[in-house]
Amino acid sequence: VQIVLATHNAHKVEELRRILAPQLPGVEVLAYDGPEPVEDGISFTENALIKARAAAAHTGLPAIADDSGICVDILGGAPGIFSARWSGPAKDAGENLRLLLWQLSDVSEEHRDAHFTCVAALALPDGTERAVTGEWPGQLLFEPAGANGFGYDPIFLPEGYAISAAELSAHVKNQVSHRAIALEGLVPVLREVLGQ
Ligand code: ITT
Repeated sequence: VQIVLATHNAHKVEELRRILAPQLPGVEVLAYDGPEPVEDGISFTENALIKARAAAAHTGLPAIADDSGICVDILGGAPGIFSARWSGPAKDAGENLRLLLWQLSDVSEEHRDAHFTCVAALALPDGTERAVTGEWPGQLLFEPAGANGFGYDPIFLPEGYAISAAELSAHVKNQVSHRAIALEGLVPVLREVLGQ
């Protein structure tokens, strides 16, 4: 049995694989390198479904997509679905993080609440679709810390921890993150459709 991960972000592929592999023994999890659809949805769910649908149509396999981002309360939920390109089209993680820190430079600790969101979507070649949302609450730090993970992890202090998401081990992050929570909801659906 094969499924394909409909993302071109290598960090996501790594995390999705590590989370899924132990839960889906016997399922081969492939990375997708086909055409990228235009992500013109107005929500994480719409964009996740657009990506999953395109990969399922292109490969003829069940496809899982991840649309995710960081949502900052005081910015009304931004960067949100625009997280990957917050500082421009280049998807430069360092620049994105610096811009966000600069935008919050005058915001005190008690007003820096934020959460990561991940929508994990499943699309089958027969048109079946599902989407599950996971959220990881926390707050934004004033300076980056840590070298693990990717994206905004160095400036995110997860609720219940005294270290940034980039200081957590991959093992811990993959047990508690927005991505882990979304996949927890999707795995039973996957097992059912794959007959596992
Ligand atoms: P694909 O569309 O090919 O999957 P992408 O990176 O463009 O790759 P998104 O549009 O979903 O994907 O953007 C997600 C961005 O949100 C990502 O580039 C990071 O900047 C941020 N992000 C998502 N999950 C994250 C995590 O676990 N840790 C840190 N940053 C994260």
